[in-house]
Amino acid sequence: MPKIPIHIMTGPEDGDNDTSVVLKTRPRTQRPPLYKVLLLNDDYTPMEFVVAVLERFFGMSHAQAFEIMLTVHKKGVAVVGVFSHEIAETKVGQVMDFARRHQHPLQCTMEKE
Ligand code: TYC
Repeated sequence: MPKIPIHIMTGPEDGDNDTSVVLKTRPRTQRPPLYKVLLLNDDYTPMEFVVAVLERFFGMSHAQAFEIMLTVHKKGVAVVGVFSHEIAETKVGQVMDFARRHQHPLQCTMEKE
């Protein structure tokens, strides 16, 4: 005599007798950290040299570059751009190298935003 499996429905289940809870996992998109590149004031680097640096390495127009140079001159420091770690490091290196080759004490640094 073959046995036929039966399931007695004792509640409002769908038949497979599971109690399912659907949990949503929030998608966590990772953004790489950004770094501010800062230009520092000093008493010796010529204004026109700083303007040339901002045009050459930060793609600024002459007017933009002059404005930022004046901000650094008056306030002591200004953010000249925000980049990935690698690009910021490259910019700082380019500015420091260019200033050193021209024997100006111009300082450029980076810091995490
Ligand atoms: N203070 C300088 C001067 O009077 C000009 C200057 C501006 C220097 C900005 C550095 O990052 C600087 N010649």
